[in-house]
Amino acid sequence: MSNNVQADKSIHVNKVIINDQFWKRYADIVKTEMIPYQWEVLNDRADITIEKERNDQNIPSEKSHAIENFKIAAGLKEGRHYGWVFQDSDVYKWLEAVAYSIEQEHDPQLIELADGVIDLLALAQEKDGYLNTYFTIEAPERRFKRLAESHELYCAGHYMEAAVAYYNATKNEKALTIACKLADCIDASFGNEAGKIKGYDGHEEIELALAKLYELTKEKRYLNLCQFFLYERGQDTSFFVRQWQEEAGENAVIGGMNHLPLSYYQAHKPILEQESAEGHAVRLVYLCAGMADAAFLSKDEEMLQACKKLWKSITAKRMYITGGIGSTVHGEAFTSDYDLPNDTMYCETCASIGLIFFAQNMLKNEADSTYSDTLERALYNGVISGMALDGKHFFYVNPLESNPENSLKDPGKSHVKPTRPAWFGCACCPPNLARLLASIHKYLYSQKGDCLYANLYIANKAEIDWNGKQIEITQESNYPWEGEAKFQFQLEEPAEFGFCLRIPAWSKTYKVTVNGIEISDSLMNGYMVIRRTWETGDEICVTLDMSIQEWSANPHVKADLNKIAIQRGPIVYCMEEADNGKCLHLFRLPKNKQYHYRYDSELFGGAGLIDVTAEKRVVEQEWESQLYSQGMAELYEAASLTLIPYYAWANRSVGEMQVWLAKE
Ligand code: FUB
Ligand code: ZN
Repeated sequence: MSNNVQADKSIHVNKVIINDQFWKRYADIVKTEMIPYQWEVLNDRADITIEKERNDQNIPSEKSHAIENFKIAAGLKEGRHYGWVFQDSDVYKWLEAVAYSIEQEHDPQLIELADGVIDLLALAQEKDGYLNTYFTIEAPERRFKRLAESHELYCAGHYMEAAVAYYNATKNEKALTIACKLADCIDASFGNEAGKIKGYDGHEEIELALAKLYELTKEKRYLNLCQFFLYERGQDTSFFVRQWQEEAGENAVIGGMNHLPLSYYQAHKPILEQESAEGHAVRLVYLCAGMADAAFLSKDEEMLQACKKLWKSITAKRMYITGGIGSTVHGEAFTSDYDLPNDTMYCETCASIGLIFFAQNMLKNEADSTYSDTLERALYNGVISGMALDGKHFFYVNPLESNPENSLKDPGKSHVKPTRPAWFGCACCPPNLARLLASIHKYLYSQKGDCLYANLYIANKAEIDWNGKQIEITQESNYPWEGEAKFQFQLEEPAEFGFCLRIPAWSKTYKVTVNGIEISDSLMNGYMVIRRTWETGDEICVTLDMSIQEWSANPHVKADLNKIAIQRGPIVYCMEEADNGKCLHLFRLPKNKQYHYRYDSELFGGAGLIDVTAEKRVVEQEWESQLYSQGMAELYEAASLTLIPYYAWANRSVGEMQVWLAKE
């Protein structure tokens, strides 16, 4: 990355406060609805029906029991562990969401509640630092003996992430001490040294968490351990099998996982040799997020190249237009290049969130809008579609096409829910959404040398440190509905640095002015690099192309051949039965269609809608009595369609939905 970086000057983003119309609504929902609601659920006090994420009788869905598990492990209550072996992570993600929310708006009551959770975790933590309610309660002798299934390091990683966030927000030492003790316990148990386990968790997460813990504490052992887990993965392909054999006769911690291929765990080959995104999608992107951060922290060029290969495999061949990933329910996994079915896919909310983590950590390595463009695509589409507008109902799976009757009657589509449930037996997604939405302020800017990168257009006030001097940048915008954004500078003293504006790839034209004068500074990897000596009162305005755009998929994507998707700005649109009636598949867009965009301030809390002239296939009477016919004329009648933002679907009534539209 050249960009005229001046090595002796540095820029650092201290604080970003969101005041954006679109995102402040989400921040408020997180604070007033999600956090209190999820707390009730985790304590089994919410009057809700917990749904199984797919038809599978083994999914535990009577209750969450997550807080109760900690009380039992802490010796405060008697009882058995209930729920998935990784149930602890629901609490950790909730705690992380609390931390980010407090960072935006101080809340003593919430801090008191969260401090209480930390006290409970301290009690549940074993003397040597081990922390996991399932193994402490049910099987202490099986600690680290079944890593393919156990999620012990996955849960530990989620706690470390929460602790780092909570410490940053509150300076709560106890939270951090628990994390360090836990990391020390893991460090004492894993590694290349004799007597240690030369292996890794079946579900990546510890890697990215250790990188964060290292960044905060500067304890080199944590970075070394992170690198150990990354580099050990896939080296000894018999590791999981050996552990299973050594425990022969014991019950599985999660049944059936020993039948999965090693690629499900990204353990089929060493990470530097992995050319394509394989296996369980969340696992893969969490792995990649860890790799990208480790590459950045240890200046590991080989690791960075491996990240790039996987990034390309995902975004050029295996990602939905919504930023969803995972083409099949079987193993919640990637399949093969261009295999992107719209109605059986997985597109787990957590997977799109993980893709955002990956993109964010790649941006630390190099400022390239391929990362921020994809981050934005996932964020505005496949991530926020995971939550209903009330903040209390969630999609685990985010289809691009839904037919409620098919979902009900086809066991192969039981995972494709037509409405968002209140909670899931496997509740990974709802608290993951809570922490992501609460942390939007972390994604707006990134820095490299003395360049500040504006990655997302979201109204905010940012406090920046430039060589010890304070800079305040105010961004105003009504994105994603309008394409203008204005940045205003306030500086302690004039400062020379590069201010780099992302010009999204979808914006075919754009205009940038500095203090009212249009500029045409060059684009570097999708960013307009504006290097000036900035002074108080300087103002940058950017205008992006908000025209309605038709997107096609690569012709190898069979599911989307001869179809188009409609996008305006970062928002992907869909048609829904609520506006257009049943049989959405009968519509097509003619060549001479006309689009009309309108902003509806009421619907979905305010959203841009698109009306388009269309045609609808006439289904003649004759078809009522026959399934096939020869030579029946194909007649279309004029129709019109209303398209809504994809993220907002399934917020009104149960009905059909479709992203990709047939064209004439
Ligand atoms: O295994 C833990 C989490 O549960 C995964 O990340 C999700 O895909 C779900 O399977
Ligand atoms: Zn999930």
